[in-house]
Amino acid sequence: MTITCPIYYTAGPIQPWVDAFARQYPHIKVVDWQHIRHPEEVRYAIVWQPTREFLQRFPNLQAILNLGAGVDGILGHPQLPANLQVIRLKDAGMAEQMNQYFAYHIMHFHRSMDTYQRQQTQQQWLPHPATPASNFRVGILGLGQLGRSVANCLVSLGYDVCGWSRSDKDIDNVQCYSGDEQLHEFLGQLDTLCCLLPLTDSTRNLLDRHTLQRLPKGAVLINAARGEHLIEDDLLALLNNGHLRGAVLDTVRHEPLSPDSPLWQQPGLMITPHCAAQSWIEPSVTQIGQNINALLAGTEPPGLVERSRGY
Ligand code: NDP
Ligand code: OXD
Repeated sequence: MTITCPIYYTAGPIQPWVDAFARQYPHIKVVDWQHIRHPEEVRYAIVWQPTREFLQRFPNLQAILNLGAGVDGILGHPQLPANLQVIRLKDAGMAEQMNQYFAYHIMHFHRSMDTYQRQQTQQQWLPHPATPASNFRVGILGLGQLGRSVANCLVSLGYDVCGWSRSDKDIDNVQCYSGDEQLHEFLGQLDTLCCLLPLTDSTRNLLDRHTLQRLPKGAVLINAARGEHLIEDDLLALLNNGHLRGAVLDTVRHEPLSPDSPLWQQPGLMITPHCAAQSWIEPSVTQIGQNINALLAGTEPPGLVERSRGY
């Protein structure tokens, strides 16, 4: 049986996705959503950040398959049918890229590259003592598919790594904290705080002045999760008063970041355009096909999101 799935994707061309499905799963016909002739017959849709118009066009959807890891862009829709199954990607090439993104930026600060960049602007030739990675304490908010991978990568590079999640974890060489009651203890010892949390009602605005002030003076923030985790004005205040040494933001509250935003000009702040980790087409299509096959077989899709917890 051939099934037709609309795709909603505006981050690049659709054709490579269509071609990959045709290669990997010839029974799944993926079609640009605007070209679907019988929207009432559609049961499964493949999306990245769909609009309300898209969701309204397919009244009989049973499952929506997200082309990314974070499902906040779907769950945030006010009229999302209560029984719609939401399915996400797990890793799909993103863990490798996140490892690189965090390793690169952590080494930047650990090896004082921020200081050397500043010195270069003053033609200053001044080496500073290098310290072992094992003396540089990195904390990761979120120990899921991506956070756990980054933690393991940093351990392999010799860093002193700890992490925080909702439920208890046991990960080799990573000191694990969990729950709101352990958050302050976790924060109080870090050289760098990395955020890889999903955006939910419990994590929105978590990175405010109260949380960030718990970090030791001179700490760094790296947020590659969602802009809405962070109160941007609080970050700017703490960079300006010297409490934080620097920050890296891959995501911001309003994307793309407006040319007027003070974030662009802030010394000590590095910005990347939500590119820390991208879904790679081949592994993403493999997973989406597995999820659709599970739906067709009446079994639980491996990427099914627990809607009540928001991730
Ligand atoms: P997962 O769902 O696999 O992991 C989420 C982790 O966060 C889990 O460890 C979970 O705890 C923890 N968590 C959730 N809520 C809380 C809470 N209230 N308190 C403490 N811990 C909590 O997600 P992924 O690792 O796949 O992805 C994480 C996020 O990264 C995505 O949601 C997305 O926003 C972002 N992302 C950003 C990209 C970019 O390019 N910038 C690319 C891809 C993803 P527990 O293990 O106990 O459930
Ligand atoms: C994701 C993302 O959630 O790219 O997959 O941000």
